[in-house]
Amino acid sequence: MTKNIKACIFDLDGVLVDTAKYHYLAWRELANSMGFDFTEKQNERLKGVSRMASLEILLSIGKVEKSDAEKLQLAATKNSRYVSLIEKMTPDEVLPGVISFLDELKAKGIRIALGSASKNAPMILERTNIGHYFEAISDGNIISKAKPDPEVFLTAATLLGVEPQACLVFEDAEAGVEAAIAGGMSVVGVGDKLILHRADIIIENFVGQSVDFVLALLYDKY
Ligand code: B16
Ligand code: MG
Repeated sequence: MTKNIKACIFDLDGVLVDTAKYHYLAWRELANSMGFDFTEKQNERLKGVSRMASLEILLSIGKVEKSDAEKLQLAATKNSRYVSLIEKMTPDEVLPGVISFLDELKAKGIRIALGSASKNAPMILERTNIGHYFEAISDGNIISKAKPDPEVFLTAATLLGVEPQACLVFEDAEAGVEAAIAGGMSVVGVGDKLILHRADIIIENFVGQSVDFVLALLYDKY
């Protein structure tokens, strides 16, 4: 760890935008179509997890067995429903406080990258008009190991040319916090204190947060 953070790597779903609700809707419809229900609490287990790994969890919750070919079909069905929802996203759906935080990072010369498990990240960035903030994009289209493996964040650091110890990850999912720790990075948990207790520091959201305040909290820990 260092007291000189040079780059911030942001998770997408649940940190910059609230697409978790669209994932939930699409997975719940899929579960219902197979004859079982899927609760919001169970949905927590899917956050930050890849599409196929999410499907495996869903099938285990419903105690349903499917062949590999059927699984591919189910994942495709869920994704097309999800895409039909995110296609309609607008810049208004960027979570409160995020834009001013990104602007402040830019002004301070701190590098910005995306570290998301989602294969749909490019479309979400485009629809919400925040793509221009990101110097590097590490997402589900270029990585092969899902969080909690650190690949997604290490790839972002490599693309930026910044050493992992000088990177600060922002994550809303337990698997993502573990991935950042495994990558030797500092991590800010965004959201629930109980779920994200392994993060270095935790913020509820970006409302009223300043970069200086977050870095001061972090540096205080070392
Ligand atoms: P897709 P993140 C993750 O995004 C979501 O949290 C997770 O629920 C989803 O299954 C995963 O992306 C894959 O998404 O099906 O769009 O490729 O939180 O890492 O930005
Ligand atoms: Mg997330």
